[in-house]
Amino acid sequence: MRYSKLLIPTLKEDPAEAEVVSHKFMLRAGMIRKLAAGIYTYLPLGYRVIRKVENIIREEMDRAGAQELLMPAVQPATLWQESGRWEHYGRELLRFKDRKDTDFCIGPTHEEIITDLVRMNVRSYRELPINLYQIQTKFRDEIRPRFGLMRGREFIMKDAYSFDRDEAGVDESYQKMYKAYCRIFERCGLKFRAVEADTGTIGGSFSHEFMVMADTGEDTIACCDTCSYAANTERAEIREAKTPASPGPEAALEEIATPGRKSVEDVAVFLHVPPERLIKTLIVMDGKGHAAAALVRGDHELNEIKLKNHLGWASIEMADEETVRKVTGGPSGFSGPVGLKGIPVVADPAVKSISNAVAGANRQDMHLCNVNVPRDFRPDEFKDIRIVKDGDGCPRCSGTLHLSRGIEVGHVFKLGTKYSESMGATFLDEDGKSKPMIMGCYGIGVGRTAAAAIEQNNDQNGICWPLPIAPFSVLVLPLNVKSEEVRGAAEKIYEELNSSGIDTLLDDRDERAGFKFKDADLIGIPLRVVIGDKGLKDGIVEIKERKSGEVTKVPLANATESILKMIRK
Ligand code: 9G3
Repeated sequence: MRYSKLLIPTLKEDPAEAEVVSHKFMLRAGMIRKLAAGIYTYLPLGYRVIRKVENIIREEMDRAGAQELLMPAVQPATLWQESGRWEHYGRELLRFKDRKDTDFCIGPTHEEIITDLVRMNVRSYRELPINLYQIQTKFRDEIRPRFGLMRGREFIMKDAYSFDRDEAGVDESYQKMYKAYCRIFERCGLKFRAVEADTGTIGGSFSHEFMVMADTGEDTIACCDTCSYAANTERAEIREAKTPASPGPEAALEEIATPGRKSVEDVAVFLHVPPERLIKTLIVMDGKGHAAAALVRGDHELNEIKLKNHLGWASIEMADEETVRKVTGGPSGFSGPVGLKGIPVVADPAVKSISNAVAGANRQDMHLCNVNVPRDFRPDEFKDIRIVKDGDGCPRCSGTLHLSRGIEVGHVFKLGTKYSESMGATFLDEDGKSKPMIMGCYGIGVGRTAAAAIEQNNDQNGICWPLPIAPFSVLVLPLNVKSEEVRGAAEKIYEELNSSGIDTLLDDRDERAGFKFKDADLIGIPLRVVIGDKGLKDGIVEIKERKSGEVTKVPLANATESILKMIRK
């Protein structure tokens, strides 16, 4: 392709609305343009990257035995009513009526649609397992779309759905997808980790997220420095610390006035005790009238997802003032475990080893000192309900967990029978017995994968594309197109590369060298061949690697051969 013919509207300045590097460079490199909040046009350069990511995904999904199909973006409400999700989702689900006043939505995902398709077309155990996938545009009406393609409202997703006859089957399908995902992200040239993740509200029993390591990632993951354990902090477990052999003598319980001191920090300072001597008591509720008390050490944070899953609640939130007063007898900010009754009390194990703790007295402006377990209170149970911290013990080995940030580009779920039961996707086994199919679902954010690649491969001048997903592999850059010799050499190399099957961009514009170099750095083509009069006098051209900046001078005659060697290494 010739640069002068392509629509690549590069920008000199950082657009104000771009908060992360991938958003900034996708706009500046002329890859995307915003149409509306969270809705983007992929311009030619950007769409070439999207297509490369899609093709890698296709090859690996097909290799894993999945079959590609394409489902509609417009989905009838009736199927969402069958699965019970029509009422469950709020305004994130974009709904509308057609001319006959029938309810539809723009698909944010396709569990209902694929389950309907399979329940009508798959009947026997002989047809299982089956894995169907699509690469298709989704819509999720995020309240705050931002970061360009990283958190858009309309986005391209590869979503796959597997159907098996039993647990062993879905485990096999899950493993096949897990391995395919590892190959996909390796082939995209990304540094990634698969981490254990929460299954969220879609049900199912197990899931892994594929995280591209990047400081701008919105997710935090905990990785062990010794074994392969890695988990999203929403789910990461913690090895229980050994309680001190003989905690100090238990002093007598006493009430103490702490006027207006509610937060851990204020109470700790006021009473001259370190935060780890406090018991933080949080009253939570599920919005259906259930309440519970969660106890964590003063310097720890409650992990609401762990607690919600442990309590088996569908949702969880901090109790409102009225509920706090009802269940503790006192105002919020002064809640404590002593004397609590009528609600389940779940304590993080770290609470066990606090001797002579400080806790709320369940009375306005009052705290208790020298609270000891089990003398002064007994929680219903001890359970890991806190958010992991850097340096915590690994739950699988004697190693240490370290936190880092990641961008979720893929998510694989063991779904179970949530949809096959509610929608009657059953099969007949060898004995003619009807059973619900066991499902798995597997997603990859295509645009987000491209954006994550930029987050992980850039410098102050622009993008440094990994070769497999670069919009072009080679940029042929003649410095002075007015010179017949320079232009001739550039055309020759360009033709040779194209006929060798290398997607090559020729910057044939009549512009100053500096102008062309700025664009070349910005759009980030991995290899650049610079052809200038000076070089040609010595019979050489320069090959420059965008990522390393390394320059190799090669004789004009074997420039193409040298480039092919660098690309195919
Ligand atoms: C909705 C809306 C947003 C949603 C969902 C439904 C996320 C929803 C979870 C999934 C699970 C998997 C198949 C591919 C991989 C992910 N956001 N999820 O179900 F109605 Cl508005 O999408 N689906």
